[in-house]
Amino acid sequence: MSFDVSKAMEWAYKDMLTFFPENVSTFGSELDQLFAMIYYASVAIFFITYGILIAFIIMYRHQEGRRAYHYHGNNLVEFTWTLLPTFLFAGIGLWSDDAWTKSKSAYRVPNPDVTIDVLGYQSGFGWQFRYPGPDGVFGKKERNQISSANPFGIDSNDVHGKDDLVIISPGGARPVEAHLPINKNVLVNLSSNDVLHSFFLPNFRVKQDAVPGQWIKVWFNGTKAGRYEIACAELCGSGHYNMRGLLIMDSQQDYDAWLDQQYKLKKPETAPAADSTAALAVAPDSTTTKKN
Ligand SMILES: [Cu+2]
Repeated sequence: MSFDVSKAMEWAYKDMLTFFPENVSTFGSELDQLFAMIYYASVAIFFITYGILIAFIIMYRHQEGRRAYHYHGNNLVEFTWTLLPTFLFAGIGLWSDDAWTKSKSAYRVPNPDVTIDVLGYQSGFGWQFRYPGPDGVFGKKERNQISSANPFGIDSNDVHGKDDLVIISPGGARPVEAHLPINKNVLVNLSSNDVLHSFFLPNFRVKQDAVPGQWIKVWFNGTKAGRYEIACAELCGSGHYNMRGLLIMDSQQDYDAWLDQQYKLKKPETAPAADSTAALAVAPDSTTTKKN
């Protein structure tokens, strides 16, 4: 085929869909093109159907001496309006399959360079982020140890958990700030402490429900350093608006420096696991440092 569909879709996207936030994700442009295709198909169908509707209203308006008549079905019309949507939806399904599996299917998650845990919560409304400690290994999660002081339920008997870093909201209207490196495959294990939340990174074209009792894998690869919005896309309660956070995408160097700084703020002798209140004591410290 000489007609380049993806070029045409890119043009259509740039020209018309400028309300989209900037895409900084490796798989984002594919999803944007899919959105543009469905958008334009919907616009076209809207004008066609309403055009026909209005034309028929005018053509078959009341006229003196014209009588209504009854007829029973029209095979051509029946086939047309059954088959056209069938092909349309099957086409959309086939076309979206690759973009969908790449961005969503658990079995297509690439080898992660960075893995973090993200937890939505309703008491105060926000997101909590857990990074493995300097040992690079997460402590085991123990369901029975989940508490307000230890929301991830980090197992106090697991030595790997003692250095885990937990970032929480600094409180008030200030958003939580999480850092991640650019050009790396980031794997997020996502869950919720209470109700359904939805982890939404508009610039990364990532949106995934956070479901209590389940850890769902989400991945992305950010291509541009900067400060990006984290939102909750599920109306989760009265403080829903307060779930806004900031995702700061750093170069690997800046990310390492930030992580080092966070580890230093969390003194090793105040390991959280031995005392479940320590996890909370560490977290506010870690957020008092502003960005480097
Ligand atoms: Cu929420």
